[in-house]
Amino acid sequence: MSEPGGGRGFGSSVPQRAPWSLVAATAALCLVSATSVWTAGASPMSREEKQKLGNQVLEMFDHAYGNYMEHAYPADELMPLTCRGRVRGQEPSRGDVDDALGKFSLTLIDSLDTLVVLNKTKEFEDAVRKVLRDVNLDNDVVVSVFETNIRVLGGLLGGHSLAIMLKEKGEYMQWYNDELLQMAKQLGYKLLPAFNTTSGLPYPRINLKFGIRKPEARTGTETDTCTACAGTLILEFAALSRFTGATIFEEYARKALDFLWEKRQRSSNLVGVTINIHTGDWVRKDSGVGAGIDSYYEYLLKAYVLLGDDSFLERFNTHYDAIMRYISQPPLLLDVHIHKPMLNARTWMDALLAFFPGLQVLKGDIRPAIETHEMLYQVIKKHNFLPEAFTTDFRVHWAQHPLRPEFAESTYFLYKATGDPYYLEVGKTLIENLNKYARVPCGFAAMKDVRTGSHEDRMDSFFLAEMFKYLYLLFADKEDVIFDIEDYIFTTEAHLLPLWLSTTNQRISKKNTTSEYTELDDSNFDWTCPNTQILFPNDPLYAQSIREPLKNVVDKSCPRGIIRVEESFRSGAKPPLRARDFMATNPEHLEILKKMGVSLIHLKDGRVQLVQHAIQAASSIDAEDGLRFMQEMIELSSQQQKEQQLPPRAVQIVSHPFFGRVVLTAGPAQFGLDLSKHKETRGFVASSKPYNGCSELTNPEAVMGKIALIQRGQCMFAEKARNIQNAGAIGGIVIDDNEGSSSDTAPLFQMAGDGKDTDDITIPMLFLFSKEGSIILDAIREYEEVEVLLSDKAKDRDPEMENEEPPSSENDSQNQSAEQIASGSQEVDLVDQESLNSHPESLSPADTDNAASISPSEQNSNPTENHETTSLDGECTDLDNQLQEQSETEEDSNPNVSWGKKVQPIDSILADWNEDIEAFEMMEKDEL
Ligand code: DMJ
Repeated sequence: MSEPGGGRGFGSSVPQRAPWSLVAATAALCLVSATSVWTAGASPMSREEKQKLGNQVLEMFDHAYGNYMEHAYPADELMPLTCRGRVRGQEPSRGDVDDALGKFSLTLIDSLDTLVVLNKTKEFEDAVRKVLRDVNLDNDVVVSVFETNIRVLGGLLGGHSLAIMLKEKGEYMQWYNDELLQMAKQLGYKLLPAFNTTSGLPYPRINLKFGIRKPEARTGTETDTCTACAGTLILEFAALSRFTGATIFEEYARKALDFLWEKRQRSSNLVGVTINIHTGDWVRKDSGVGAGIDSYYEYLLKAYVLLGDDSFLERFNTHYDAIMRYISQPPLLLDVHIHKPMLNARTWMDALLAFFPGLQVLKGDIRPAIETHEMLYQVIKKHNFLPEAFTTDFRVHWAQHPLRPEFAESTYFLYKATGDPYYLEVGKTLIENLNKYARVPCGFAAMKDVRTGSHEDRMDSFFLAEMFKYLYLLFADKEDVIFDIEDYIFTTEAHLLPLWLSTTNQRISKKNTTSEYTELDDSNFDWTCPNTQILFPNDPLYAQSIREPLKNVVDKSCPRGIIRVEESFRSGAKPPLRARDFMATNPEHLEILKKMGVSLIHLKDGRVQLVQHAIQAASSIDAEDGLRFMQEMIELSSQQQKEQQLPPRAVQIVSHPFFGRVVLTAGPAQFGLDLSKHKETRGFVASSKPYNGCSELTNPEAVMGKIALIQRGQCMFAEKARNIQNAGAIGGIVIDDNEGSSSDTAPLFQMAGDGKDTDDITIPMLFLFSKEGSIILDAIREYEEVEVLLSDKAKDRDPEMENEEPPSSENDSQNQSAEQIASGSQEVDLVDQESLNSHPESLSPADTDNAASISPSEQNSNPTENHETTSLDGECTDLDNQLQEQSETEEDSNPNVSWGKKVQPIDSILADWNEDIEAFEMMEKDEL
């Protein structure tokens, strides 16, 4: 059945033009066939250890999949903290993230081909039967076209691909008669109405039952979509066409890609993040390789591999050159503006870009892949997981981590390309961290905050579709997989499509359209695979020698500007003024400011405010320097604000059977014991009577020496705290009285005092939303004795913890003086975390609305002018010291015990985000 052509393996670079099907198969093989002759660098891993790790991956998959099937199926996803299924409409909406859920047993479909890769053929057969028996694709639910394509259509096609492979082998799936393919076709037809636009770009959402535009559909009024959303269809749609002979799918996907290509910014050859589906205008003109664009690039290269159409490779190469020219600033990948590609559009990177080193391996550009991967690994070592976004100086920008697989994907491909056992060690760390920090009794929970170790009640289907596949394959030898993985290509969701599709039903494919083909030079890998037989065996330390200079890039990080400063030094130019070096009393600095169009205003309260008027700059280069200076200054200023904020806290359930595995995000109090400064408080929990804690407790004997649970409402937080403290409680947890509230969907906040002196409150107080609180209440109902740890961040969960004798409840807090924090007069929601819950893969215009809430001191003093402004509370040298102090504190802390004393508060993250958006909007205005 499979017909991959000849020329397999890394040694088979194609010096002359080969038949295109052969080129496709060969190019795909860039991904695989690692040289196994590694002789130096990291010590090789024994076969036994690899097998042990492979078995560990299998066990972890069983834990995730088993709990989904037992407690969530037929729901779309498992909620691992509450151990039940996530059913759309029955849970509070999480916004765009929920558009992946179509009441079609998403996780089961997304897991199908993983079961075969992991050698669980029997389970696969059962799973396919369940899909055929239970899944309904005709639900009245509005879903994301992109997510439905990559997860459901891709899942069905991956399942079909491996079902026919197994059938042909003659043992399993003998009854199978293309039923999954029929479902895929049905789904394909359901998605087609989304393409009913003049541009051919699909609407972002569709109603599975009613399509688009009809009143019942409740969708079809959108005007914008993300580039990845419109440009990540070709693999699944072409596979569907080629499997079934119905060419319409491939045609539609090609048309969307053709339109995007036409709309690329012609001078930079970059594409923006969001495009108007009717006019083709770029709505967001920033450009990177992460959120919103990522898989558009991936699909251009992989479409060439699968379909053998040169035009896809030509487009990919054109974009790739632009990416390497503007976005790649090794080891960083930084968003730029499509019209001004020399200008960074952000000072942070998102986690989705972690797939890019893997794509660079497929492209054959190994060096930058090694560099970026190494940088990402160091960020992971610092925070245990890759935060959703992190700054150019490697601080956490968005603290969540929904168990994304991109880094594991790149690790796998780099191992295949280099054979360097270093990447096996990286994989081992990923496994350890998942088990240590994300594993909960009912599956694996996304990290809500990588700094506190708190969880979110969420296990996305891509965790099963991708993570376990890549981790298993990383440690697997050829004989550990029951089919030849090299005969398949991975979609963006890691679904497997057979390469033989390249020669099947190719009626509408455009072949060999590249006029320059005969002039191409193979040595630059533009048209061939990298020949690792030449690259690596000659220099077995190649990968290590690239990693070596980056060894401490994260720990010894400097803000991004430094790179540019050094660059300009090298070119002989005078370095621009760095925000951190600026002194308001230095006349030379004031002169530079003037040149950059930045004016300095001394405010009455002693602060200084900076305002930039781009048009007053001496030149456009000075104006750019000024903009960068202002961005840096805003970042410094926001850093200063962060120092004054209270970060979220963690409630960790440490008793049986949780053993510290469930960590709940808690809001701090502006009074009582400050957990960031003092030892954590550990104790058994007891409900107070009355439950609202608004009067003297009637059950002091029950809460004495324990952590009291109190319900929110009816009196001040401080009053509740005093009442439980008087009853002898060593701490308190206030549980929200709004049923169904959750930190997944509601903004976390700090509990304010009562406007009076709260020094008398000396016990720690934390706040939990209703859903998180219910997890503790349910645990009490089931296990009676429930012990928790209140702290600033989750403590390490060694297996030993499970055998540990719980220490007696302590109340060291009574003797410690409470920190005096300014208190408000009522319960106040201080933080808007909504934006943190937005899915960064689809930053919509709604996200930019957040810019409106930017603090007044950061707003333009004259909104009609095109300028940036920021204000400082003190000398810059102080800020500089603070920054240094912070990074020293973080470096000193032992990650196994403490994750750094200073954590970034949620509202400051939001402020950072707003600042970035504002800076970007400024650039936009400037552009206009
Ligand atoms: C997956 O659904 C796909 O890999 C997609 O292309 C991007 N993000 C998620 C996983 O993070």
